[in-house]
Amino acid sequence: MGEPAINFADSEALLDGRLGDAQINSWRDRGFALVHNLLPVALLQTLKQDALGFYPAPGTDAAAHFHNFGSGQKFVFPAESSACNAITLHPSLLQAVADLLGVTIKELRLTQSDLWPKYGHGDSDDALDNTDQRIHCDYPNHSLVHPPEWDSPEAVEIIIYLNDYDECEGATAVVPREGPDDPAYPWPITQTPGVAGLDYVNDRSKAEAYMAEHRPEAAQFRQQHLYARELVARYRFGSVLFYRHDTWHRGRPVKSGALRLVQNLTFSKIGHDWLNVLHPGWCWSMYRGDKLMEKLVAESSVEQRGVLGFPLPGHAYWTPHTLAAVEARYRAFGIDMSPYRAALK
Ligand SMILES: O=C(O)CCC(=O)C(=O)O
Ligand SMILES: [Fe+2]
Repeated sequence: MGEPAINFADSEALLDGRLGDAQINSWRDRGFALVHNLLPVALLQTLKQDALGFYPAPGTDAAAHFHNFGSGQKFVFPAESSACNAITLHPSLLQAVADLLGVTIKELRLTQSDLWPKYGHGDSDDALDNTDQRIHCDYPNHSLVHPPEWDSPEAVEIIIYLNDYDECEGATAVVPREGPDDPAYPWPITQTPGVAGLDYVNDRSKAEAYMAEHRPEAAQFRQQHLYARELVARYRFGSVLFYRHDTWHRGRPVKSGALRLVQNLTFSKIGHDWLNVLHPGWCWSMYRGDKLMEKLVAESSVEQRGVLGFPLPGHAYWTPHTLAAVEARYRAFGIDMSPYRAALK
């Protein structure tokens, strides 16, 4: 019933906690995969409780302040919510991203993690309102350049849903890419507000009115090839949507009076310096009294640390001196440097 949706059946199968070929190929070929059962329910529930403890209840005056992106740093990695950090660096999530990109976890870097609320609130007068989004690709806010050739993706974007669709609606919609000649996916990707000199407008109706005035052909393209072909990601609690910097997509309106909570993440391949970390660097929080980041570094696995940019065992950074110095910094937090020591040249 309702609008065309991503095929639910494709979303189920997980082989030993890993993505199946159908999911990997869907992401690589069509630009997205919606996956259920990837992450532990109990951890997701804790994360949701942490978020509900912070965000105002729907319908309150305080909730009216949250109609744009982000958590005001509250859930930016490293967050006070340890569930948030554990989800961000969860081995199953890292493995899924590595499998999509066809690399090892050691070749990934975390470049975004934040938990965003979205309140259902009817029409808005604000061109920047985030509820009924204009269709877009995310690359302008992540990359200094343009996404690479389709078959050489360099990043994975992720939305983890902490509600059921029926409770909130507000599904993300995606436009599946149907091969290299798909008219929805011409190059360069510039037929969108905020790119190539066009003003940034987020709200769908205002964005499309703006496009119709300033780029009528692009406005026509967007109606015919993008909005007309969007598929909604009918998520449930814990579903994970994997998509790309060059996937056309948008957030759709959340049901009036509801609060949709999602964790947004991005992982990039190493060596792609034009892809920015969206937040203050991970070290910036090390001034905090809670010493959270130091603890996280000490408690993480070698691979998880690597995803944050910590040099891997065998890297030229490591000498007997640097090893002893880093150990001195993190010894109080219980770090085990033996994998780095074992790999010293
Ligand atoms: O919230 C959503 O469902 C999608 C959000 C999105 O695409 C964005 O903010 O860039
Ligand atoms: Fe987006």
